[in-house]
Amino acid sequence: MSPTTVKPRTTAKTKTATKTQRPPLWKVILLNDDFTPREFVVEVLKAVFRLNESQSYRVMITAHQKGACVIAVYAKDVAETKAKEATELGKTNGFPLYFTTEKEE
Ligand code: TYC
Repeated sequence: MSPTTVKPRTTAKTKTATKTQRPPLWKVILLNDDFTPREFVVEVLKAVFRLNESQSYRVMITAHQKGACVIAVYAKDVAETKAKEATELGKTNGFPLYFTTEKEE
């Protein structure tokens, strides 16, 4: 094999930005309504968002008193899937329970 010649670099290498970009997180928000039973809201929060009894109760009562409550943050597709699944559970059971998503700033 013949020896190869390496051409020396004649210009300075431009410094590359190496800051890690994290994907934005999305909030899942529970909205209050006048019809869904409190206990049903708590059960949905436990089942879909894996909150325990006291966490679920606190989220439910906050939404009940203030109109809305942030449950948790996830990657966009996870947030949307959970919001849809939880809203669907309400609908299947005849309740207007509603979950929405919002990009975290
Ligand atoms: N406001 C409902 C009631 O009084 C309970 C409820 C709480 C419903 C939170 C939705 O996101 C909600 N039965």
